[in-house]
Amino acid sequence: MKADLILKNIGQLLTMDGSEGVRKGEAMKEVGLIEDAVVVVKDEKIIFAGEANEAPTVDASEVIDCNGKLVTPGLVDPHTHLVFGGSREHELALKQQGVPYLEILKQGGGILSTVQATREADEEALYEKASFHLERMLSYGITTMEAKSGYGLDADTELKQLRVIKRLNETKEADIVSTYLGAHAIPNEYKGRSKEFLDEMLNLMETVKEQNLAKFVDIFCETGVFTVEESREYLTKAREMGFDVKIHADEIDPLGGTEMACEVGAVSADHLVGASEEGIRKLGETDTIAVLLPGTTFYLNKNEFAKAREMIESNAAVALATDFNPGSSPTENLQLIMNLAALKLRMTPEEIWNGITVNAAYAIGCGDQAGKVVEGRKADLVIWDAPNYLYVPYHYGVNHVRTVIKSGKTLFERGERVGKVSVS
Ligand code: IZC
Ligand code: ZN
Repeated sequence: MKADLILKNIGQLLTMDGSEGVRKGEAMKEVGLIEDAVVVVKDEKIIFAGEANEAPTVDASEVIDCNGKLVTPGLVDPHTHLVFGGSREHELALKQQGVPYLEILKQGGGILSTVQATREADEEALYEKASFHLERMLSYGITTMEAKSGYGLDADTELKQLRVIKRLNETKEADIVSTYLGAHAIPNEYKGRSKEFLDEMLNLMETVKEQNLAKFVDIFCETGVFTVEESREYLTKAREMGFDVKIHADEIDPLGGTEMACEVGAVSADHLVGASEEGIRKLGETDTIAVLLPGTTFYLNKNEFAKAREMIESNAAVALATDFNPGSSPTENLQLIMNLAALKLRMTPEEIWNGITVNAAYAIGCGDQAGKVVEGRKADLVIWDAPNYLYVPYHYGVNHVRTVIKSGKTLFERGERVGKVSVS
């Protein structure tokens, strides 16, 4: 038999194989480790992943020697604000002076400053800018991700952002799942009229559905933005319209968004820094995935991180994400998030790998497609300049990726693009 690609001499292969479905509590220990392994790829898919001495005898057009290093699934980033205009470096000085994130927003900065820049940018400029960041994410090993709108807060700009996400998904190698976040903040023209604004965003939701521009609907449930009750009503209507839902919950103030997310059957509840005991208990009892974003807590300069240990011990499913955005988490580096998860969330390496593969994939509705190196799946693989899987959450602040492979095709070698970027 003839294959397309063989990865040989793999010191450690993290297949992430193990129990089916999203991994909760104890199941987050499973990483499907195989030592001295081989992976065989044909027609963009994995046809063998296992011990070298059990590998089929095949010829392949390309053989990569992994030099005894680590190979894992392509990483999955389940929470990003990838498409935006402008940047917010001018707010760093305000942060240093101790002006809180929500105060900057209240004064018309923060999200609203990005809204203005995104409204002003044309579609092509947004596409180019997002492509730049997306390339960097790919070079750091992220082959599947979520991307949100939410910097338009009006029909034209929200649709513009969602079209850019669609075009990125079609023209770039990464798989990108789209989320409509029209309810991200209250724009100046609706100040004090949150109900009318949410009605407007609900109307727009119908267009988003008709044009098939998003799989998920999300809302920012936070002091000065949307209340728990407004969020509950909005997400319930989104579900009735056929969307899956997510929520930015308990990021800064503990309002009770975590409980509400579990009650409305959200696929994920994200942030959860201020989740209550009741919220954590409910995460354990339901299938709502806790997507934790420790990079944001770090960048907001806070000392209290999400209670990952309590969540895992109460049988919750935990995933991790960059929250890549121009304000509260300007980084494309999911490996740095792994380091923060180890140190600040006290997650074990096994839990962390589940958080950026299997559980991250389930958090964006592609648990049966991404996050594992098993027969029949897309060949999304990362070869690491790391001797074992403990090494990546340990050695921090750099890109450990040697080779990024998406659907069997090598895209990056030590940060450099291989071949041409496919743009149609
Ligand atoms: O642009 O500040 N938290 N939304 C909710 C964000 C952070 C993104 C931003
Ligand atoms: Zn976010």
